[in-house]
Amino acid sequence: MKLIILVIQRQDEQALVRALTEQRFGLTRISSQGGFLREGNTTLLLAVEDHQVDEVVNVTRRHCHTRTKFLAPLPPVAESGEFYPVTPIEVQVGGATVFVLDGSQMRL
Ligand code: 2BA
Repeated sequence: MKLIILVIQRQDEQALVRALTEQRFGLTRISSQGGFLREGNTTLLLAVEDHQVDEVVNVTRRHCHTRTKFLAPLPPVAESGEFYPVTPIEVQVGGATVFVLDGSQMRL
């Protein structure tokens, strides 16, 4: 059994969750935030059989899209210790960040 952790963009959440649940994958959604852009994103947890990992990855690839985002320059009031660039930094986000871990599942 594997635990798949998917970090995805909020815009892709609805379509991906629908596609995964239609294929009867159990999942948990967690509201999360990227450490670099500090934007809200979504983390999905799925425990699946080993042979289902490729299917989850393929569905994710179909529904999660790469987007260009900008890390804005220094705001008027920045929290101390936070990194802000002097000019906007362009970054490519996604489609999805995927972690696959060995796992086991118990229902108690
Ligand atoms: P963020 O941390 O907000 O990162 C957004 C995008 O900014 C990243 O896209 C990447 O293109 C860029 N980026 C991140 N850290 C950077 C840095 N130190 N310097 C320059 N550019 C940087 P993705 O790689 O597609 O990541 C999308 C989101 O996935 C991340 O949002 C974060 O929430 C998660 N993520 C990515 N890599 C991760 C990792 N190794 N461990 C845990 N979460 C990760």
